[in-house]
Amino acid sequence: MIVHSADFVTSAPALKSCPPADWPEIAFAGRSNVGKSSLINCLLNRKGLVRTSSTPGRTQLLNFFAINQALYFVDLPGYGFARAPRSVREQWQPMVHGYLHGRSTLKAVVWLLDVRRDPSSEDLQFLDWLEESEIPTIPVVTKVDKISRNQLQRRMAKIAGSTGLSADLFTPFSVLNRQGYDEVWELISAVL
Ligand SMILES: Nc1nc2c(ncn2[C@@H]2O[C@H](COP(=O)(O)OP(=O)(O)OP(=O)(O)O)[C@@H](O)[C@H]2O)c(=O)[nH]1
Ligand SMILES: [Mg+2]
Repeated sequence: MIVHSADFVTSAPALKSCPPADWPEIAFAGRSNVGKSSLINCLLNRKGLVRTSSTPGRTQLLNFFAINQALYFVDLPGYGFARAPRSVREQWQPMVHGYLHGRSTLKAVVWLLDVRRDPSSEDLQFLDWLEESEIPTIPVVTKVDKISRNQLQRRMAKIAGSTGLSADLFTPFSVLNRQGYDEVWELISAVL
């Protein structure tokens, strides 16, 4: 896809405050700090469109970006951030669950896992929600530049194994060298 325009639209605290469901939509989900915002910036070739941070848990709302005035990307707030205030953690579940189950134009969720971590119980719980809501899932393994090529195959197999999904569904990705860029765009284009 050629990205002619990519603009921040709004931050919504709940399904009912999302923009009108006029365009197909792709959401990006995963634990805090897994690289959701970085992946979106990379796919859109925009360095600072989505704020990234070394402090996990900064993104706490459903953040909408309009692509080519025809498609939304939604940066979902990350899960698994134990240090977030209790009020934030309590809002997360109804906000994200309500969105996943109620957003009619949601075409797929790009689900991110960090190559260096085994999937957590929260990752697996989130995958359950995706399967239950029957939303096509595009699993992406992030930060693969952080490990050696030798380790990569082993980590990919281990991660896929603990999710119960087939290993060939997972795309390794790095924002540093843009490994996986074409593959992820192809998977997104296929569901659109
Ligand atoms: N080396 C490397 N670092 C990455 C990669 N992707 C993201 N990072 C770094 O990981 C940190 C977190 O990235 P973000 O994109 O802010 O993560 P996030 O999932 O949006 O985090 P929250 O918004 O807090 O949920 C930042 O310091 C990024 O620079 C990658 O492919 N390689
Ligand atoms: Mg973020």
